[in-house]
Amino acid sequence: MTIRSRAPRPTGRPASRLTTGLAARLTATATAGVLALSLAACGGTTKESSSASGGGKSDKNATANPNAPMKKGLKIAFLPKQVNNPYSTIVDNAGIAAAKEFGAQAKEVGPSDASASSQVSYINTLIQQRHDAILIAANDQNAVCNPLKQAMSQDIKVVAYDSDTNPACRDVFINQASSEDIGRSQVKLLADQIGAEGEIAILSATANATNQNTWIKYMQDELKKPEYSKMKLVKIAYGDDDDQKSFQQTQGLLQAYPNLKGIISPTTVGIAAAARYISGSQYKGKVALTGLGTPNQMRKFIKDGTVEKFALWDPANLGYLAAYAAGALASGQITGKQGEKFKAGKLGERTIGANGEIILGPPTVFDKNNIDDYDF
Ligand code: RAM
Repeated sequence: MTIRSRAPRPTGRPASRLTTGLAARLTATATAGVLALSLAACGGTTKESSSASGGGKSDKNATANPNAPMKKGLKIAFLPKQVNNPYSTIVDNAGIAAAKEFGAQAKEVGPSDASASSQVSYINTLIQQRHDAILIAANDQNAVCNPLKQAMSQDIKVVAYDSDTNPACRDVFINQASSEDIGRSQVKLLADQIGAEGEIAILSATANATNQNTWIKYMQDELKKPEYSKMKLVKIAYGDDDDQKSFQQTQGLLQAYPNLKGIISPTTVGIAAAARYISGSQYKGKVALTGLGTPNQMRKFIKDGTVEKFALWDPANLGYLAAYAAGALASGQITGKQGEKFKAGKLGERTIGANGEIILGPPTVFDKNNIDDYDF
């Protein structure tokens, strides 16, 4: 069972509930078996207790106590890849709201570019400010590793979300979906649109991004299957999650590879910029584009026929789950070991998997039939 709760509705569009018919049309790209998770559709912050002690650091040698109350007044900070990315805004705002649910104070800080070392000074400041937990979408798994270890040595809990760092440098990683399923399903989405034949390219985020690089690795592996033998990956380009650079990289790809049949852009910034370029070019309707995008950014390109289908998970739920994991760590309910369980508010009980990974759930595929049912 999959919960897809609504994200904040910035445009004020009325929320329509998913009907059974629509739910049936949604293509869950992960297999059910991936999620050894119990997604109870209810629950609240049942661990909260007014008698909980306020804001102290949890003992790092303590064993997990699943019945420990959620501490009140925890200070937690979200450090996204970059602050001026609409995707990060949705994730972090939902995380900040979730933190309020269990009585924590949360904020978002971060760089305006997604370069490798841009997050280091922020980590150092958060350590000095004695936060209880730092949540980070790592721009570079190595660049942030030592500063995060520094934080952990001072008993600050570290939650990677969206983009992982080295497992030794965080307590848990909140993964939006199975990385393997995201990567493989992107190839399938494009193959469906180009008859599994022709030259293709990938327009990624930064060259260091752990999440995109992991997905690309699975895309390349998927392309080795016999059914894709007529699809040829000719180039991986990097738009650095910068709108203008992504736009220019799209233009460059289409000029350099006149036989290009399709592009996969596994970044919300990249796919939106690529769609904008293609929609105003001679390639519209000729070169397929898919990837990971937000419905609100992609709606007009679905409607004008530039894009047939693309995917994403619910970014608000990603932030929500990350916040609860941070609270559970800082309250001693979990320590990050495989098999430990905690209650994640409306998302129900969650279990830590191998390598400290906690998976949100399968992504949704958006097309002209369902895009108006989403507003984020
Ligand atoms: C961009 C970022 C983010 C990624 C999404 C899909 O916003 O690169 O890390 O998860 O796209």
